[in-house]
Amino acid sequence: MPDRFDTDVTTTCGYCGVGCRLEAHARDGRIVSISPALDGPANRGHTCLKGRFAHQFTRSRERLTAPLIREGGGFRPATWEEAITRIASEFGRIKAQHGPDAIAGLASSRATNEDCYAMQRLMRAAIGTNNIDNCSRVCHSPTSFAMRRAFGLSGATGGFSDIDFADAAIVIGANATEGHPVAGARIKQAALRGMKLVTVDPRRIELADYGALHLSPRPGTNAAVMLGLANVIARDGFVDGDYLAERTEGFEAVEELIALYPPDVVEGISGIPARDLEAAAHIYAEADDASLVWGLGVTEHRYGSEVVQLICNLALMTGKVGRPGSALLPLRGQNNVQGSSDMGALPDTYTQYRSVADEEVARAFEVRWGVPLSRENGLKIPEMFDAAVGGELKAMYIFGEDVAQTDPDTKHVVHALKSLEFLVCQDIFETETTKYADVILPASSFLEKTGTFTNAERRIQLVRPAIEPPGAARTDFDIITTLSRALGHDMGFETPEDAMREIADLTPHFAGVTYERIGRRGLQWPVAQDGTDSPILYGERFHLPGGRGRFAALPYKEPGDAADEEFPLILVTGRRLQHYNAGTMTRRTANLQLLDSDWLEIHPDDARRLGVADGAPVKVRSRVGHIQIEARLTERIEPGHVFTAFHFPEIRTNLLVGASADVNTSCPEYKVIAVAVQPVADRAGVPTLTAAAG
Ligand SMILES: Nc1nc2c(c(=O)[nH]1)N[C@H]1C(S)=C(S)[C@@H](COP(=O)(O)OP(=O)(O)OC[C@H]3O[C@@H](n4cnc5c(=O)[nH]c(N)nc54)[C@H](O)[C@@H]3O)O[C@H]1N2
Ligand SMILES: Nc1nc2c(c(=O)[nH]1)N[C@H]1C(S)=C(S)[C@@H](COP(=O)(O)OP(=O)(O)OC[C@H]3O[C@@H](n4cnc5c(=O)[nH]c(N)nc54)[C@H](O)[C@@H]3O)O[C@H]1N2
Ligand code: SF4
Ligand SMILES: [Mo]
Repeated sequence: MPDRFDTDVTTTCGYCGVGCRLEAHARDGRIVSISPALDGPANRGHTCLKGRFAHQFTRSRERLTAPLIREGGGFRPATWEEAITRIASEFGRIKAQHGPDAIAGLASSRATNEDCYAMQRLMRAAIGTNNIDNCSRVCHSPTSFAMRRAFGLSGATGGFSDIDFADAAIVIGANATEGHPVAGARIKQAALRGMKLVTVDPRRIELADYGALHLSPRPGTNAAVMLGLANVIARDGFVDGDYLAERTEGFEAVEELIALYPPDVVEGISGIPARDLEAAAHIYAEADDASLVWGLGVTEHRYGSEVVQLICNLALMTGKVGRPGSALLPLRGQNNVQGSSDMGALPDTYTQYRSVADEEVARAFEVRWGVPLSRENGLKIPEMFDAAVGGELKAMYIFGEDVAQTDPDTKHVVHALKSLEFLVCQDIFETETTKYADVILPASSFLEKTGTFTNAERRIQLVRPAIEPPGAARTDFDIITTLSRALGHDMGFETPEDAMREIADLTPHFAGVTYERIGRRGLQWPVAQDGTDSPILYGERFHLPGGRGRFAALPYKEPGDAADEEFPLILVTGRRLQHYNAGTMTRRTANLQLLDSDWLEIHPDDARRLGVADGAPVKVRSRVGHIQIEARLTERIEPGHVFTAFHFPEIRTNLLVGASADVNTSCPEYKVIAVAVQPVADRAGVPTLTAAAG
């Protein structure tokens, strides 16, 4: 092959929020291999099997390579001109007939900051609505809400290197060795070196095998566990009085509340033995530096945002925040879910979480964009679906999100998508969601575009193309800016870097961000005008009026769903190492040979009682739907609970998930679903899809 076809670029992984830096090697327009960047700040020469090997999807024959327009019962290929004209005229018609708020958009947390910034600008400036949201809604929106309340900013207080400095850590509802494998390995190594690790998870996750202590709560009882830990910390004299006085406010109410949660009471609620809870509190409180790490086992609950506030309480009581080793690290999920939210792809905020109702901020954007902007909050994702079913929402533009597979209550989502007059999907593959589209736009994966991702440490890192998009596919940035022009709003961006210049101009915390300064090390926001970034937040003051951290006195409340006679088991859903969310990418790589389906984890005692054999098909029923799936027996799960993932459309796990959601942010309660499990008598006679569709 001639040399000019060879490309080597350093880029950033497009799967999870760890943000591993990768060396991508391409030849003749195809990725031939990917290796870890030795100087990647988050990965330091490591990757997991997704970042390193799961790239074959880029040249899958199933990639979308031309715009598709619905015709008759199917789709036909179209030119870009036709597709863009069609979308502009339909959006124009709907806006004229029903107003701009009859249209809504979703930005992709898999795509770059620049893509997401352009997407929210398109919705706000070209369409004229704040109906824009992103996947954070169903993921860590409770974390964002709670950390803004407690500390001021929506992001981890430190970074992954805090794990190396910590003497102890509590990992709550995060299965890091599968969901964030490179961070998980770092936690494992720290534990092997002597960091005292406590895991809190209803399943005995792999990290539990490396820890000093594993606590196994009943799903949905985290609040009681956090209040119980605070009770022991106060009872045994570990409250840092100086820190409380100088840096915080609101402890009095918390002191009263936590008195109601002594370990024996918490044992009754959560099932965690009182002495284990006491031991965990001591491990955290006695450590010089200790970090708190959490995931969806905290957020995807009815009171997820309240539990995050209770986690923040622990750090405020003990003064364990704002220095190396004492960090609060929410393990943000998708590669750029931190960034898509930072960019204002949310219905209530512009960049840097500034309210759309803030006159000064809204004016600054109006001046820059040259159009009047709405001061009204837009719809959140679940509200969009309700409005579609209700007939008020007429069109959606869904960019890089497979809502028909991954959002809760699949039947309702499909009903909503079918109710729309006009649906545009922009993806790299046909998905469960594109089935309902009127126009499908073929876009580019992370290996085919330029821009930046922001990882779970608030670190902005560069993304560089190693290959061209296939066929007529275009970059997301190109598509969104072209469509905006067709709608009469020219953003004036030639390249994603132009968009970053605008972001920096309009966003104080991005003031000093340039591609040149990001370089190979990245920048952790806030980034001052002179380029100084912020690896650790809150060393001196919290980012709230008055500068003090805020306690929250929030009692434990029962989860939204509960087991009863008809639905006696609690289903928890989550992830597997080998596959990624909707699975559109990993199912088109050799990872499929490692794992080719979802399965149901069930405790042998429950299995025996129900007559379920290892490897046998079972029917799982919830209050809203049912599926068929293979059962596997494991003692890593407690009796009374079952677990599965949601990576395979053949299974359609989310047919089982109901409408219950976090009270403050509408993040779905994916982690507590009352179900009944029964063996399927005749394996051949009941095909999975028929069972699932009903
Ligand atoms: N391999 C892989 N990696 C991924 C993804 C993927 O799909 N596959 N997805 C990415 C995304 S989008 C995200 S958000 C992250 C998510 O990463 P994680 O936050 O680790 O996600 P989950 O596996 O869904 O849930 C974590 C754990 O919460 C536990 N849990 C459930 N209920 C409770 C509870 O009430 N209390 C406690 N303490 N724990 C509970 C579950 O048993 C589970 O082990 O992973 C990212 N990385
Ligand atoms: N039962 C259950 N359901 C869950 C969860 C759970 O724990 N349990 N977790 C929830 C969570 S935390 C999340 S984040 C969601 C994730 O749900 P989704 O966001 O729907 O899933 P993803 O697979 O991350 O990607 C979405 C789509 O983006 C496309 N895509 C990838 N890269 C690009 C790109 O660069 N450009 C474009 N245009 N498209 C791209 C993919 O092909 C895919 O169709 O799932 C949620 N669903
Ligand atoms: S740990 Fe996350 S960012 Fe790193 S290679 Fe794996 S999927 Fe990519
Ligand atoms: Mo997520």
